[in-house]
Amino acid sequence: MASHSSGSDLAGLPEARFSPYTAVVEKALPKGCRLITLPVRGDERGSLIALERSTGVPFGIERVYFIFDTQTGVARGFHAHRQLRQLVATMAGGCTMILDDGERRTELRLDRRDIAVEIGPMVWHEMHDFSPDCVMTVLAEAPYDEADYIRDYSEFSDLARRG
Ligand code: T46
Repeated sequence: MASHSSGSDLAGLPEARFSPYTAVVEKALPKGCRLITLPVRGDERGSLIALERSTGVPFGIERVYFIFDTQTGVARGFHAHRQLRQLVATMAGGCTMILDDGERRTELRLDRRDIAVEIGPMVWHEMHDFSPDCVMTVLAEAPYDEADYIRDYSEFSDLARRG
């Protein structure tokens, strides 16, 4: 599968992880983003997804946070990170994610348990149209650091243009 992402190391990850859905949608994603298909383990009791490096998380996990109870009509995000890489998936409900590298802006409905999006550094992201039951799970490569956020789009755009 072609990857135009953040320099994440794909070596050693099983091919089966990347579904045709992933390959098609990924072509439209901005630089620094890619989709990762999460392995669902299921039996007659239900389903389980385990996230670790060996199951596709492309970085060491330093922090996990959850976004839920987002009120109807509320949008979140509206920032880029200078350094941080994150992996985002919705474990219930869904929302629409806008991803923008300064050149390409893509809208993606994130509503599958088995598909996560990796968001690399210098990707402006916004989340819209949360369903009331949406539970978003985010794995982050580093602890929370407000200094890593770029919250002004024109600053982001200037920095992105300069590379
Ligand atoms: C991102 C998107 C997907 C913390 O104290 N620790 C944390 O780890 C995080 C993520 C946030 N916070 C505090 C900071 C704010 O007072 O929680 C409050 C809400 O954070 P924020 O307004 O940044 O939330 P979102 O939904 O706009 O953005 C979040 C993440 O902050 C961001 O990194 O990529 O989700």
